[in-house]
Amino acid sequence: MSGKRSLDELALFGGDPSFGEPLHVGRPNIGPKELVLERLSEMLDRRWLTNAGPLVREFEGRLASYLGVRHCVAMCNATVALEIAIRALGLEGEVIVPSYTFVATAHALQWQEITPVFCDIDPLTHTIDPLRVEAMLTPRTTGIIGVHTWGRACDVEALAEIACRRGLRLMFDAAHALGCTCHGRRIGSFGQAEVFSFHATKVLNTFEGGAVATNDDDLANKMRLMKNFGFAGYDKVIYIGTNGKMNEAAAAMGLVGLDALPHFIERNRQNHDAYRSGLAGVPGIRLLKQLEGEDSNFHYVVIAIDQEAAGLSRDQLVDLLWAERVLARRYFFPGCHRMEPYRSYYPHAGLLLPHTEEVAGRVIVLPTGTAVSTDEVEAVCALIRFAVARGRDVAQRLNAGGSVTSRH
Ligand code: T4K
Repeated sequence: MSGKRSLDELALFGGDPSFGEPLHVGRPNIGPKELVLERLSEMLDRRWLTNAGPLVREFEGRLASYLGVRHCVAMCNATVALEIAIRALGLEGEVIVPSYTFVATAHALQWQEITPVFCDIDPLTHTIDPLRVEAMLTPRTTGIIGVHTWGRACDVEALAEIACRRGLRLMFDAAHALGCTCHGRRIGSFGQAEVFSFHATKVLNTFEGGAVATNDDDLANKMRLMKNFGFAGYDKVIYIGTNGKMNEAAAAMGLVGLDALPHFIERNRQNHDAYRSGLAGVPGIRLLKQLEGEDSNFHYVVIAIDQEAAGLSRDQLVDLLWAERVLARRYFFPGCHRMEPYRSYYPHAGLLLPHTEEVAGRVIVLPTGTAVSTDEVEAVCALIRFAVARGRDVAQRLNAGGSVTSRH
């Protein structure tokens, strides 16, 4: 692993890759396999596979007490959970969201013909900038969706103050934020509702899955109906609904994962520490810090590249890492406003999103999770240190067309 001494040893220029097997950003965290299989075996014996089965109800209860909220409504994924929460909250017209997020946040609105109005972020925290929110409000605005990007809480107080003063609803996309706190309180109880993802790539997974956390009894009840076609009894449909249910196998995985969550987070923390010390002092590389004094799940290792200081561009570093089989990601490049259909609808949106454009052009997310060892993290850091130490030479050779590999 690693130990490159010359440019020719870089896989990008024909050397052997540092890693035999690819290192992924989103390798799933999996609890003890025998416990998952035991739960699945019991489920098969019970012949109850979905539709509010015992495992889903147990998962919802465990999650609600973990988050300190009255209700958790488990769903088939976070995108559908966002769609249902948005509809149950009665959002319509225009809703303020950051463009710097996974495209699902915007799609969940547009899917129901609500206009996502893209708001800029704070370049240091990568979360929606409350000072910019106010400038985006119009008479058609009905709500704000903050995203706790990388598990770092938004400025929830400032957003709540704006929402209250302007009569708007406030919810959060907390897809990244299970196990993170804000003002010492677990993320999950801020705003009217918070949406978690349990996709395979998240700190806790249910293969695919999501949940809405809320303290609002009526809202929870409405979402329970909406995720089950609007059925309020065997033959009684009282709302428009969809099929947003979590199945029992997903909940089995989630329950085992919940028990193992402290272990997953501890492994992430160790990797995060290894990245922090391994990248300390590397010119042009800044590791995004977690919030001081708050709990984090450390699930995302995010670095921002300053091309001038590092000598090579973000994309050149990504190409170099991919050639070494380090499958680092450019989340959330290029920003939702530059993806379809938003890019066609609002071709000039970028003019109001200078920090989004800058951050989306600088960020790399590095591999972590229980499938990545601290030795591997140290090898990735050594590669990055070498790449930056020879940054201008790497860039020059790439600009002259010297690469032998391609990321795509
Ligand atoms: N809001 C936010 C802020 C989000 O970040 C997301 C999802 C959502 C909402 C919506 O949540 P869900 O509806 O998905 O519950 C991945 C995930 O698919 C997506 O869930 C996640 N955010 C996003 C940040 O990352 P891709 O397109 O990058 O996935 P993919 O297939 O490239 O996988 C990422 C890496 O993980 C690859 O290197 C392969 C590895 N991997 C992936 C899977 C699925 C594995 O090693 N094993 C696996 O099983 O979106």
